[in-house]
Amino acid sequence: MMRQETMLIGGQWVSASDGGTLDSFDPFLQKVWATIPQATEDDVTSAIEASDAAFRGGWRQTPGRDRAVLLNRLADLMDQNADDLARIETTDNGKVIRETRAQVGFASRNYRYFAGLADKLQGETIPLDNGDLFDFTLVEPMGVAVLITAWNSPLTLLANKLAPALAAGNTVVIKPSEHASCSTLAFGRLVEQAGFPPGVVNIVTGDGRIGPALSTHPKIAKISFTGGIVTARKILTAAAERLVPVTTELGGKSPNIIFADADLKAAVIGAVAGIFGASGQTCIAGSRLLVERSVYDEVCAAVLEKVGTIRLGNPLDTATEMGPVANRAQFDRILGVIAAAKAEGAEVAIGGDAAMGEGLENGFFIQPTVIVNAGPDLSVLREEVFGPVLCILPFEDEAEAVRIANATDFGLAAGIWTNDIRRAHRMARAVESGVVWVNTYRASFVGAPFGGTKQSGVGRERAIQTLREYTKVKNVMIDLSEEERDPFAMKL
Ligand code: TXE
Repeated sequence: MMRQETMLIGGQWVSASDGGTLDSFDPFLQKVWATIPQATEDDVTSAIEASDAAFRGGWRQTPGRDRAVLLNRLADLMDQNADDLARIETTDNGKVIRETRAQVGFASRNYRYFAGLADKLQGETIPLDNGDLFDFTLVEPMGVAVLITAWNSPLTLLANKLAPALAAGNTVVIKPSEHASCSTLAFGRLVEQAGFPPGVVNIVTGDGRIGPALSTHPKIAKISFTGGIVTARKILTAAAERLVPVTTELGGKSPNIIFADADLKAAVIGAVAGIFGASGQTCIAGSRLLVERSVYDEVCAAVLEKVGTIRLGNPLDTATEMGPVANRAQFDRILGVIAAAKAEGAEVAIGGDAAMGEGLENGFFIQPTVIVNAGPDLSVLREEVFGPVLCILPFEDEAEAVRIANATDFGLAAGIWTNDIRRAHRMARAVESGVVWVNTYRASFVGAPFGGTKQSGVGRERAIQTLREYTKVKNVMIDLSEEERDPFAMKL
């Protein structure tokens, strides 16, 4: 049965006001499996107004304890419905079920983490030089936050934004990607069930046509965006008109760096999983593998052997290691990048084409692809592929490893594989990225700050400090003196 989705605006589940819809494809079967509303600008305005009304109508004054209760209830409901949510997400974006299932757990942990912070948004008292004055700060929510997410991990990306936004007392309008909105809409039912007041959480669906309405409305106080840099620039430009702060979580071209002294077996597994997990469609994909020259041949051989065993198949099957890529546009674009690399003389050691075979006939499958001896002139070494393509290149020493690692416009993540503790520290400081893993890759915890530098974005998600991005500090100064005042004298 085909799903016919509706959106959540002001506590009501509604279709687009002009009846417009978009098809959502199952990338494994290349079949429409759901329709979602294509919201109109008026629908977006209604959602922002409903969100603002809920904010002013009481949500901003709720005690943190009450917000914590709701967030914990939401996390419980996610855990109870985890299999369903994961199945919906996997059907919608093709990511393997073992990963979407784990990601639902990660998302619910995120709500619990921020539930624990909802009643701890405390200000400070500031000791002043002048004893007549008493000074303190209030930490206040910002208002309506617009949360825009991408298709590769809808529920996880959303939790990174929604958990701190709600914990801090904001109300929200969520806009999931048009390619994979269904899990977010199913999650919306749980938000309702948890007991959040109507209008606190609104969800509108549709493609970039509603982008302007989502970034220009005067009642928007904050925008948080995960997606591509081209869209990020449009949102930042629109937000600049009204000085609205924007958190951006964008792409990467992350280096995974293997030194000769590393545990090479673990490093090879980490390198392969770091790029081919989620078919390479993650912002943190370790798409450049830098290997110290003395072990280069050995590591390349081990990587190729491992890549040759990756199981492609139905993403709903728990044994599958790599599913299809998420949609037709992704499929065509990634194959285009591979073809361009070949034309530039890239040495493709394995893969390099669409994947065929039993059970893969209908899906957007691409072979896990490895380019060896990747020279600096290859454009695939600079561009984010956002697909299952790994470039391997050798380096001579630590200084060269740092130089190559940082020779990119991006700066999201980096992996370092070494058993030398001093080198691990030196490298962690030298690489230009927001996240560094040593002897592991793609490990996550909601309490650890996540985000990029350079063209990978601005701001951080997860972790206590994220609350700063969803709150504003108000300073209050009170004159306690009782003597008559000189109205023109400035108190210092
Ligand atoms: O992202 P878009 P896409 C990168 C990756 C990928 C590229 C494009 O390189 O190939 O981005 O992916 C909404 N105003 N990442 O096309 O278009 C859109 O509807 C406001 C990295 O999916 O940026 C969706 O909800 N919003 C990333 C969201 O923006 C607009 C994960 C992201 O879509 C809008 C995914 C507008 N004008 C892709 N236009 C990561 N960091 O992990 C579109 N949108």
